[in-house]
Amino acid sequence: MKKIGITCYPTVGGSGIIATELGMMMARDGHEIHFITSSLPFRLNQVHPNIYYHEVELNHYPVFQYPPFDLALANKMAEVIDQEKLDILHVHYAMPHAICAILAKGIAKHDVKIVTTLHGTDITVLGIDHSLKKMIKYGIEQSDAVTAVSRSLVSQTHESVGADKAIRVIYNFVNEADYTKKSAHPIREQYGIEPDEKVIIHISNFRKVKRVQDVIYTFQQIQEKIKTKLLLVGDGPEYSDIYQLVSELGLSDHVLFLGKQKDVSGLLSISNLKLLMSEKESFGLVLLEAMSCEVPCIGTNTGGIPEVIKHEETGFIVEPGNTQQAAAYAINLLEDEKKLKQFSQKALAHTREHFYSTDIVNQYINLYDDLIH
Ligand code: GMT
Repeated sequence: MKKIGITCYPTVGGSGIIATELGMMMARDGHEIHFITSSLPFRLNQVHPNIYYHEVELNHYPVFQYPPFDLALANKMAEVIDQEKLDILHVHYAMPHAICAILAKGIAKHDVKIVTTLHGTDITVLGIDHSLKKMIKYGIEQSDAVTAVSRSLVSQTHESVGADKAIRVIYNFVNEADYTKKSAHPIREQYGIEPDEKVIIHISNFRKVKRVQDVIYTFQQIQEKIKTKLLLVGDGPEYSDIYQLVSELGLSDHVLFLGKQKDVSGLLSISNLKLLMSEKESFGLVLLEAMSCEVPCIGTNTGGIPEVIKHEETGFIVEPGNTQQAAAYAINLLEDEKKLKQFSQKALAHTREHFYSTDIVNQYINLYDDLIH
């Protein structure tokens, strides 16, 4: 049994989900898990005797213009390392979590190993910001082990940050018990989707980098040929612009803006195809969620997406911005029931073969073992 501390952004999409699911699965396997975060991770939905939560408290002092959250986090990490005698402190994101962990390790008396998992945004966005580059490099180099969620992210980290460190690829995974196709799901009728209509889905945090406008332009071309509804799930900065675009293109009757939703697998279960047209994406966890629910995907040739979608087998890869190609692939697939079924089955098989949760969790446990012994 190992004692493992986990720090992640508790409210942020994929990285928060991976960190929390990893903790919950390891707790079930008998390890003692200590989440050290600013608030309860949003996916931490179960009481388990092996799971503990340590909240980072932030006091507001009139002398500081900004409350020093990172220092409060480092202090809490050092406390937990010593009190709980942690073997491993696993942080998700180099900035600021790896830096905080290294500081905490220096403060704490008990010896702990730091594992940092890179999820993308810290490298693809912050890594090219010169004001933070040296800090990210330091965080990576001083960690005892570093993992990244795709091969593409490893290359990008070496190129943009120049860190002199071996980085192990450990892919993301989904909780298969949650992400499974639910048959005869009633929400199809509840949303007024007609029996002869196909359903396309996009799920994201509507940041600029997700290029949701390309999802709309692709859908517009599909809609001209095939009776389809588009489900837009999630919320974020681009949401109102996308709403406006849909209305200007006269697509409002065909697009359902669903905002943030809890039962994502329920929505995936009524979908025939998923679109992810991002400009940058180190992995694209939503693709795995979709494929695990037997939904083929069309994604862009960027970052880790080509490592997740198998072109011509579980979906298609197009160049970023090429909505014509995306629409052509979609129409071809949606018109051919037999091919659609094959792609759905292959999507599920692909996730089980390459991204099976037990295998991925074991890869992390093996990494911890390498550090401890
Ligand atoms: O993409 C986001 O806006 C959220 C971000 C996060 O921290 O969850 O996603 C990153 O990590 C995910 C989990 O590893 C990956 O699936 C996403 O591809 C990655 N996002 C980017 O690289 C832009």
